Amino acid sequence: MSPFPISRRQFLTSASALATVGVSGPSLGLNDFSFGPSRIETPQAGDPTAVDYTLRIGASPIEIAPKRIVSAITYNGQFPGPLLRFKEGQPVTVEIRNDTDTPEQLHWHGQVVSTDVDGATEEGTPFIQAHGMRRVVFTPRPSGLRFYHTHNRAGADLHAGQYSGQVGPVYIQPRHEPGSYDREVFLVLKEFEPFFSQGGDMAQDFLTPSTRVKELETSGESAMKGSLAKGMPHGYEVGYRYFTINGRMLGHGDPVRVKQGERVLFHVLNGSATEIRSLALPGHSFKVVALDGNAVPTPAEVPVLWLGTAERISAIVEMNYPGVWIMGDLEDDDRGHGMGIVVEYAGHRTKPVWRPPKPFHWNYTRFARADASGPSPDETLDMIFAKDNAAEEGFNRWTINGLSYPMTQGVVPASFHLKQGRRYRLRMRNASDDIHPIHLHRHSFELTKVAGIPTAGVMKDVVMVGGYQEVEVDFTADNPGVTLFHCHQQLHMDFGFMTLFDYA
Ligand SMILES: [Cu+2]
Repeated sequence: MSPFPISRRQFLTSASALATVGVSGPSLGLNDFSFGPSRIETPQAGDPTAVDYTLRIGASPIEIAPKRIVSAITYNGQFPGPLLRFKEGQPVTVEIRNDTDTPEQLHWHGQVVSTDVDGATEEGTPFIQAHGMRRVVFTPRPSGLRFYHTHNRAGADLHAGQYSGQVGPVYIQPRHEPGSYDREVFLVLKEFEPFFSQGGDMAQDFLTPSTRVKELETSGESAMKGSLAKGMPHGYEVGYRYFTINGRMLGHGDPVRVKQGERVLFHVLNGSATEIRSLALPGHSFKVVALDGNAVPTPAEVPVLWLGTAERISAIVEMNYPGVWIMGDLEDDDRGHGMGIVVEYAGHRTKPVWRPPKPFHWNYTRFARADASGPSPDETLDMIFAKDNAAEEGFNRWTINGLSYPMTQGVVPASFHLKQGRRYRLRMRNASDDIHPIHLHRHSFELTKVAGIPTAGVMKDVVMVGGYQEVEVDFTADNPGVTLFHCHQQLHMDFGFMTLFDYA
């Protein structure tokens, strides 16, 4: 039992109460602009009943396996942070208490909120001061799997930012749940005890289409040769000692207990600071119904899930292959150090079995609308991502169109200017050999081209852009205010890979 029980008030249920917050009928919420503004609220003394949830940021031990205890900054003394269940269209009040000595930011990842609630210093959200408190009020949207996490810069401090335990899931109940299932299971994937290394071994070949752009490759490879000629080695990467699902190493947490014939809806969140993760369950397939919480136009069955940092997948598994199985990462070393969870059928008590799936490539367009043509954008914004090897005190420095975001977490003038109501296309060109999970705050975007293939209908807030590849996404400028755009890989965002949009 957590030492800080969650308080929760009854949600309003009457039709008239709903009408006052502007609920406009069934929808995924993506195009629904009739909600009230989000805001910071000054609490009135003696008014604890107005708070739906309390989150306390503080240092606490986490037992990831028997007698294996890591110390971390967590929410409410637990990892992952408590699952916050919101209802689409019903305003919530969350009280955030910072019990640490460091100013904090709590970011509502994937939600359409205002800049003072969003939780990003770069957008102007005030810090929650050390030993301070903040109440935020907002109307949760869009529906589906979201999450909350710290947005502090870590830089070279592997105890800070998302390297620690500040990750928790959010589920915004849609007015109409897509698909039918018997049970929901939330899985948060997270590594602990990070260390610096040089030269990573991140899988690079799982994305398809795999088409690389010659021009980007030439530019990236010549930059690489140039920096090596200057005697610059490769920049630092981060590795981890321990790997967990829901804060437990493989074999040391409760198994997912299932019955034959059950349909289990898994909500999977990659809560890693830096890693791309995969997940497979021997003998079973995943029917992907939502990406980053948004229902996909074409649900499809796949043998393996791949998730970039901060990506989420909701997928239904039909339990039709009895036994005791390891649901785990494809990487043997990571699974061997804990990245997995046991799935146990009722009446089966054998040793859990892992079996690697056949090679499988991850393709976002598999879940897209059959007809790939969407509306044309009003404007296209070009972006080129590049790497200066080991240029920042041994760390790779990242640029967007030649500019690095200052490494002070300060507020700088926006590089891109939006007009409200217009549809923008971001043409992202990756002149580096790394995969970047790219995130846009406070808006959802639609994938419109992946490595040269036109597509439509897949709504996301993070997308992996492959090495030397191009990805295009469209979004509507529908949430005025300064908006942060960044790579979600902590080392990349902390060393320049961020930029700001504002509204003219
Ligand atoms: Cu990146």
